[in-house]
Amino acid sequence: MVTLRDALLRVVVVGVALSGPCKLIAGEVRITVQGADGTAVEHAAVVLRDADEAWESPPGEGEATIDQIDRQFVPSAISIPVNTRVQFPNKDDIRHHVYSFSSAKSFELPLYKGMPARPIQFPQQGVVTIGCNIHDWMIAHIYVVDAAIHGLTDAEGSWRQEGVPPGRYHVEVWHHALETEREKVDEIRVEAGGRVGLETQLEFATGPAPRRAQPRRPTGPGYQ
Ligand SMILES: [Cu+2]
Repeated sequence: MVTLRDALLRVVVVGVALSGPCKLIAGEVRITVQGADGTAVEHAAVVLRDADEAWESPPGEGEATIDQIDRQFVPSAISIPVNTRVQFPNKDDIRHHVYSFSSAKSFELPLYKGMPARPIQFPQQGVVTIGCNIHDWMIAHIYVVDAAIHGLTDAEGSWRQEGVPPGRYHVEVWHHALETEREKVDEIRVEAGGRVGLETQLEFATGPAPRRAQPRRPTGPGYQ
């Protein structure tokens, strides 16, 4: 019986290499996330937390957007710094009712078309699940992060970031389907001009890694 903790500790440092005489001042980090069955995990959030707190996270007061297009949230996942404001424009010709009951942010945008009056601000870190009260299959996830460096894995379960300032970082991988929401995976050291690669496996209580980042909407008559 492999516990989640054991699975997370099966982290393989696949390469830490200095690239010759370095002219670059920053490094590159590549993280690959798989389920315990080896499938790629799309839309896992990867967070690099400065282990020495040598520099501060940006205030994160920018804006982001999740559209509603053809009765889907587009994109279906984003990672944002704490305090970012997110707009939820409805680009369909029917009304949507966007809401979240997540502890990191609870809100409701009652039935509307077009642009809501105000963006929603996300002041607390955590995973926020967004739904539509009318269309059950519409789901999106917002990873609210209080660290400067973060992003989402692609369809191959891979995330790559250039321009990472040299230093020590705690690596966290977040996924909405994990029981613990986020896990510290490892600590890495980024050298000037260096490259760090990590592969990590997550064990989901539901079994295999979720194959699709977003459920498909039903088709056919009767679905509006
Ligand atoms: Cu809807």
